[in-house]
Amino acid sequence: PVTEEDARFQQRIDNEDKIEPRDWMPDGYRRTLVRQISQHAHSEIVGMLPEGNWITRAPSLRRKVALLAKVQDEGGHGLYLYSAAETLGVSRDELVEQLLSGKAKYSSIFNYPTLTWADIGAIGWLVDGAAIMNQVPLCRCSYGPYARAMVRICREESFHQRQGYELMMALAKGTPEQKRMAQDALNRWWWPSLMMFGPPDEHSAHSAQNMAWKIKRFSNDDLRQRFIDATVPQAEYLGLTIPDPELRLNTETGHYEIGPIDWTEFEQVLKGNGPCNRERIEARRKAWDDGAWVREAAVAHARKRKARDMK
Ligand code: FAQ
Repeated sequence: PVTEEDARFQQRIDNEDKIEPRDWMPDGYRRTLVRQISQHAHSEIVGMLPEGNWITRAPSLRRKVALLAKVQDEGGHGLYLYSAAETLGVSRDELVEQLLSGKAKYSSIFNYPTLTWADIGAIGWLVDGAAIMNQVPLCRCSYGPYARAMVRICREESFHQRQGYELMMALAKGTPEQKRMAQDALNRWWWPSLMMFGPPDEHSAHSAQNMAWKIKRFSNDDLRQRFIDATVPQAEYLGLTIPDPELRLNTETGHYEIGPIDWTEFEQVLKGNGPCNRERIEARRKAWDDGAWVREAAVAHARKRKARDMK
């Protein structure tokens, strides 16, 4: 800490005080939270697209209802998170502008296509499973509005994960063709799911400071390892094979060890060159443009109401 204010702030963090919107905070703390919370919000909103692709083609009414509810939840998560970011003094319009201009990132995982119905199962099982692993500790994040938003979000994510695993189970125990679909989806989503946790610790630009500020409670590699340890036995239970010939259980540590992650692929996706980056941003831009009349009408309505109330 360089100033007295910084030292006092760090003391509050060390005491596990929650930092609230009107409290003093270092610029860097505010900046990193706006960055992380808004990228998280964008991920929820862009994350509706790959699954939205299957709503009209769900194989039964029951599956369709569950998928609709899940995608709606994601829209809700995006909105809570934008509201949490707004408490830090940034507007919703600015945040959307940052997404559409490519300035703000969103999770790499949503730049992969959903080719078959089994992908809906794999997303729920793996992507929501990874999201929970990363987000449960965020319920204890030092910034109050973010921590509180995460409590409800995590409860809903947990339903999403079970929905996905149950779907995978139906396919894995179904016909040989269904089982092949489930295996194919696991093959395609496994490695991208591991990349969701971010770069390895030694290349993680923000980790050290974010851990000191108690925004992050565990490092990228620690959370990735927890996810692997939880998920490998789940794949075994399904009778599916993790697409990693080097995967093995280290009986001394009790942890699974994996082969190398292709970080070049991760970098390419972050640079905008993943399989669906352009399509995703195009879809969000169209939604924003198509929604312009709704925003205009809402503003006009609010203005009229205010004028009426003042009479
Ligand atoms: N994708 O220094 P670090 C969901 C960026 S779950 C894209 O390690 P940090 C639910 C990072 O932003 C998914 N970019 O960064 C759902 C930074 O770039 P910047 C969303 C990534 O922040 C399920 C740079 O790399 N969850 O949506 C990724 O300390 C199913 C350096 O990295 C969250 O956002 C990545 N995978 O740690 C919805 C959780 N990884 O900003 C629909 C909250 C790293 O300097 C369907 N976020 N980067 O330009 C976090 O916990 C953290 O931000 C991490 C990254 C762990 C993602």
